This record gives sequence, C-alpha cells and structure tokens, in this order.
Amino acid sequence: MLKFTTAGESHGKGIITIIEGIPAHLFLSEKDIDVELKRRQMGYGRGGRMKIELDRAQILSGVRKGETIGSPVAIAVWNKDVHKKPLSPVYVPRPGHADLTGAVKYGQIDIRNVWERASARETAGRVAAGAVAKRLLKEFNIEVLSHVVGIADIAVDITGVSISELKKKIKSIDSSPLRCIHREAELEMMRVIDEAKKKGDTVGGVFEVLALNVPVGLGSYVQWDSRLDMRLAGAVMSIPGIRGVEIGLGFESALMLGSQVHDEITCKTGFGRKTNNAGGIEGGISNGEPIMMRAAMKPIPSLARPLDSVNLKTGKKSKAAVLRSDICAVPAAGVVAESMTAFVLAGAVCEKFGGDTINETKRNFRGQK
Ligand code: EPS
Repeated sequence: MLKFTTAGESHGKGIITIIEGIPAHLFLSEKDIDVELKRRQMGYGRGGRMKIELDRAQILSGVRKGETIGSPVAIAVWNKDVHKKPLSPVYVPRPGHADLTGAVKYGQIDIRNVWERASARETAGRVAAGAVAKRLLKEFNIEVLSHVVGIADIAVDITGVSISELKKKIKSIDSSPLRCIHREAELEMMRVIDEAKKKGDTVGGVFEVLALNVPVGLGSYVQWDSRLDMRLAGAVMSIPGIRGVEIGLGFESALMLGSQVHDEITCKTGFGRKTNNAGGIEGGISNGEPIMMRAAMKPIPSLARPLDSVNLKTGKKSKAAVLRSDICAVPAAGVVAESMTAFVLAGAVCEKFGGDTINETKRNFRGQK
C-alpha cells in the first residue's frame, strides 16, 4: 500500500515526508521534487514567507544511485525562517483557523503551539510526496494538471473547451500569476486580490484538477473506502482551506435530468463516451476518461483587519491575532491538490498492477491493454 506521512512545524527545522510503498527501480532525483516545490511557492497574492523560502528537497533515504530501492523514501524540506528563540505567546485565536479547536483539543493556551503545525507550510511535504507520485505516474504516461477557474466572484467559463485545448493552455500557465487560462479574467482576479489586500482582507476561489491517460479500473465499488472518487475527494478535502470538492458535473448534476447527465457509451477501437459529465469515474472506478475535479478554497483566516475573538487567557473579548500570511493561496492549493491526486492515483496504480518493482507494475499495466 502506498502511503505517506509528514512531520514538522512551520518555523521548526523543516518538513519531513516519509513515503512507504514506492516500487523499487524508479528513477528519482531531488530535481524531480524541486520543480514541484517551486510551483507550490508561486502565485499572485502570496505572503512574505514565500520571499524568504526557496524550497528544496533533500532525499534522506530510500534512493540509491538515483533509483528507489523499495524501502521508505524520506524527504526533507528545510525551513529558512526558523524561530530559534521562543517567541511571546499568542492568546487570541483567528476565527476559521485551527487556533481555537486545536487549543481546546490539545490543552494549549499559547496558540502558536497549534498554528505551527496547522500552518499550510505542511503542504510542502505533501508536494514532495506528490512529486514522487508524479514521477511514478510518468512511467504510465499519466499526467496530473491544475488551473484556477475562480477567485472570489470572478469565474472562468471553460464550457466547450476540449481536453486537448485545455491541456495545451494549462501547460503554459505555470508562469502566469494565477495559473489561469483566461488572461482577462486573471487581470480582474488580480484586481480583486489587490482590493482585498488594501482592505486587510483575504479571498478564496476554485481550482480544477485534471488527470489524463488514467487507465480503466482504478478503485472499486466493492467497499466504501475503495472507491476512487471517495479517495480523491477525501485527499483534496484534506488540504487546509478546502471546503468543497466535486467530481465531473458535481453539484450541477443534481439540477439536471438523468438523460442530460449520463455519458452515452460508444464503441470504436474500445469503449468511449460522448461526454464526460461523470468526470472520469463511475461506480467508484476510473472509466478511462479524464478525471476532472473542482475544489473550493475559503479565504485564508489570517486577516490584517482582524475579526472579533476571545483572549484565551483572560476570557475577554479581543481582536484576533494578526500575523503575516497570504491574501490568496488558490493557485498554490491547486498545485497541492495535483500532488494529493497524483498520490492517490499512484497508490491505485500500484494496487491494481502490483508495486514491488516498477517493471512488475509496468508489465501488468501493459498486460491489461
Ligand atoms: C505557508 C507558510 C506560512 C504562511 C501560509 C502558508 O508561513 P508564515 O506563517 O511564516 O507566514 O504564509 O500559511 C497559511 C496560509 C496558514 O493558514 O497557516 C506556506 O509555506 O505555504
């Protein structure tokens, strides 16, 4: 079984990721991971921290002579912004962050003890895991991409854009400020972010994740937790700030008739579909069409003009803590969601095709065709 775990705090020594279950003999370099770490750091509206950090991976174990050896792969992303001396405690939780629930749950009064781990800095570790998963998926020509389709109430309509067109456009957006395929909408989105910043506020948005060339048969309907849609939705929902995930038409399908929603089946060289409203998954199993997911991210809870809260020490009404943060992190969340998606798909590939050695996985993959 493919799994990963992370450890580390936002201003501790670094973020450590341990991945278990990566097949042996997969070529893997620190560069493969660095490319993805850099993508996570980008995006218009990021805060001061991203100017300090230059995230780089150090592979600590599981790789010899550029190849995985079947044992756990440990990766470190060292922090530059390390707090060496204890800082003064913070007692006023930010509404919407883990500050209060975490403080109550873990018996903390200094909420730094909560936010150090609840910080989205942890997602650097997820991206490291996702980069390894992407490296594995590359052996099967499976690609995972993302793009931003909305910031606050500015939305991009991609109806009628074919998958090949979308893929071409997405491939060139890494250098665009919001990873958005529509330049005019993007400029409008940037204005909304600037406006929010001026007001001491933050904004959320929606991104789309696409997985291309996914074979038929990943995941299963036989148990609730083997369904691919459940695993993908759960993985993306676990990213800090994500409040909604939909697959294919998602919520819109509830408003339509069955005859409008379901994708008619064709058969030429193999089974195909006239449409892809299901977003590539039926009965919890990948159906060979592109997997399409969207996720909604709420605005980041660290506000320069803080909301009402309560001082945990005195019990008195107080304004929430103000700290350096992003105004908008939706493009970065899209990159993290690619990582989570890649990891779930890599796990499902190993599960279906075997995963002790990459040659075994590939042989069985080819055997299905
Ligand atoms: C982040 C690092 C953090 C935040 C942000 C994301 O660094 P710092 O707290 O030192 O500024 O910028 O974290 C949050 C959005 C959050 O809610 O905790 C990162 O590496 O992505």
